[in-house]
Amino acid sequence: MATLYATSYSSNARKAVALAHQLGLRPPQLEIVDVNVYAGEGQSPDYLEVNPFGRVPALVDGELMLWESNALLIYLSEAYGDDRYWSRDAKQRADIARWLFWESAHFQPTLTEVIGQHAGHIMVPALVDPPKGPCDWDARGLTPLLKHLETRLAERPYLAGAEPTLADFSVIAMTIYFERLDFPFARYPSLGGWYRRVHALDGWRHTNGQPWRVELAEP
Ligand SMILES: N[C@@H](CCC(=O)N[C@@H](CS)C(=O)NCC(=O)O)C(=O)O
Repeated sequence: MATLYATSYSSNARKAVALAHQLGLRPPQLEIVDVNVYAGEGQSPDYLEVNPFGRVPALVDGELMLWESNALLIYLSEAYGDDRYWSRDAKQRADIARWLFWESAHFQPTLTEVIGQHAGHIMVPALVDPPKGPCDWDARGLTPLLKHLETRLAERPYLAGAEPTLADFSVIAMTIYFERLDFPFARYPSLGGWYRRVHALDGWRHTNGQPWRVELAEP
C-alpha cells in the first residue's frame, strides 16, 4: 500500500491526487492522507521524516519516500499506470519532461510571484495579507509564458500532442486559481479551451469534489 500526503489547498498536491485518480488508484492500494501544511502540520517530526522540507505532496511506497510533485507524477505513471500519460517513446517522453521542468522552473515560480498573494489571501486569509490591487496578468515575465502556451495550444489540444499527458497534469495545477482571479481567458482562447479540456478529465474533476474541493473564503 502506498500513501500520498496532500492537501486540497495545494496546487502541487492536487497534481498527484488528480493523476492517481485518473490512473484508477483507490484505497487500499493508495491511501491519501491530508497534511494541512498551512496549519503547520508539515512541520511535525513525523512528517519531516517523510519530506525534510515539510511540504506537500509526498509519497511513501515501501522503502521509497518521494517528494517533488512532478517526480511523483512520473513515479505514479511508471509504477501504477503502465506508463500511461508518460511515454515509452524517447522523443515523446523528452517533450513531456520538458514541460515538467518548465512548470517547476519557470511557470510556477513566475505565477507565484504574480498571483501568489492573491490566491493565498483568498484561501487562507488569516495567514496572507490582502494584495494591494488586482492581479497583473500582463506582468513582465508572465506574458511570454502565457503567449507560448497559447501558441502551442492553438496547434494541438494538449501540451504534448493529441492526448493528455503528465505535461497537462503538471502545468494545469497553478491554473486552479485562474477563474477566481479573473484570468483574461478571452485573450487566450486556445489556453482557455485546453483549461476546460483538462479540467473535464476525471482526475481533475475529482479534485473539485469533496474532500478535495478548496473551500475558498469570501474576499
Ligand atoms: N517544488 C515542490 C513545491 C512543493 C510546495 O511548495 N508545496 C507547498 C504547497 S503548494 C507547500 O507544501 N507549502 C508549505 C510550506 O511552504 O511550508 C513540488 O513541486 O512538490
